[in-house]
Amino acid sequence: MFAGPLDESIIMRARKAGLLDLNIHQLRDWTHDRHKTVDDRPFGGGPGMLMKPEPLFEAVESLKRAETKVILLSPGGRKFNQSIARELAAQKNLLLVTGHYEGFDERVRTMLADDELSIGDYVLTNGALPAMVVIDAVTRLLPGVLGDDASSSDESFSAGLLEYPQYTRPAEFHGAKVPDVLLSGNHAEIEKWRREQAKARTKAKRPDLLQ
Ligand code: 4H7
Repeated sequence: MFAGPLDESIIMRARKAGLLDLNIHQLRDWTHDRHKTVDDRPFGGGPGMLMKPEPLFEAVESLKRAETKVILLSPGGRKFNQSIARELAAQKNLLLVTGHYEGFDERVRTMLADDELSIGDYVLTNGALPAMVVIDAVTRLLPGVLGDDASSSDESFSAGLLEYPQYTRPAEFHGAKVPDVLLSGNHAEIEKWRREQAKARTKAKRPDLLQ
């Protein structure tokens, strides 16, 4: 699953430039039985299987370096956002653990993980897509990965507002005109309009961001 997204565009460029060192590991490599078993039935009964702790503990212990933050991806984690992305971008090493089956043995959470993250309130088949979302958001924040233009454009979201409306040519399309102010050449007015639009849009669509 990881091959496509992580071998594309900005992330691949960061890897090739040596700004990001990314490794994918197979949990089954830390099993010892013939069937490479990584799951088992829950004590107390109930549907589905859990990730058994032994391969996870062995994998994490062998992959962990001196400064490694171990992060579980699960729907029960704290909600991932841009500020957590900045937190993670400042870490030396991250070890992202993608849950499968019905989840982890609780001891993985209490004894192995440093943090548990969710990318949003919905259920996914496993933690692979959430891990890739985290990798993408964090990689963009690593020094040297983005040009100056893109880096500063990300700051509008960090500033806590949604993007203002943007237009490119043509100046009229299917009867809809680009607002006059954007064609005026008056940079102070343009700046003011954009700030007002961003605020109004945030108030309408994401009032939670203004709290
Ligand atoms: C840990 C525990 C993350 C990981 C349970 C992971 C959503 C997110 C998973 C589960 C994830 C998120 C197993 C619970 C599959 C649901 C159908 C993997 N889902 N799952 N069950 N929002 N799933 O970040």
